[in-house]
Amino acid sequence: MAFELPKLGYEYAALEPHIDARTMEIHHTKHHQAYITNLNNAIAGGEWETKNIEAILAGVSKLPAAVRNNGGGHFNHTLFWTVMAPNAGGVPKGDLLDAINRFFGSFDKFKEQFAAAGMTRFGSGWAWLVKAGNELKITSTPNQDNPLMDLAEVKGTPILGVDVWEHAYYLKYQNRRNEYLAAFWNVVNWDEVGRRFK
Ligand code: MN3
Repeated sequence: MAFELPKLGYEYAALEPHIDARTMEIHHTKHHQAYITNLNNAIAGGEWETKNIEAILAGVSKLPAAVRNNGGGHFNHTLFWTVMAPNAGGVPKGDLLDAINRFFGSFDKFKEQFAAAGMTRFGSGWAWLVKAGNELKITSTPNQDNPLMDLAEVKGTPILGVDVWEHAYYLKYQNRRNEYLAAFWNVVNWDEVGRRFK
């Protein structure tokens, strides 16, 4: 079963003005599609062709760089689309908010540390909120790596991620990654992050 581009749960313009429609359309139909096409080509005809994406990422150190880059790209973007939504943002609820307060001191301190992880990632990559056993951790990864990969420095289940590749923000924000990361909080779908936390 070849991997396929997932449909978004909202229109490309739905995250305006925080993330512009043109960026969303190119990001989804060109960038994400390219990762999927290249992943399918990289695993075609081999033993990994029938594995799910989590299994591929868990064994990625044994696989060619094309699988690491494009398999990561597929997983990361699939998560990214779902942890954003129109009319979202605000504050997480329930157990997730309790855990954020416990591990980071407060929601505001969490936001500072998460944004710092995105700002200090040199070049292209991602910032993550990760569930690792009973802990929450903030980390960042280069390129299309993620915390599900067996070679990740900080391993765990990513429950929130933000793409800090320039293609995610350059049309609207140019070099101002800090403004993009500040705007991101207005579109975070905390209901989905909470589901992933459970
Ligand atoms: Mn991207």
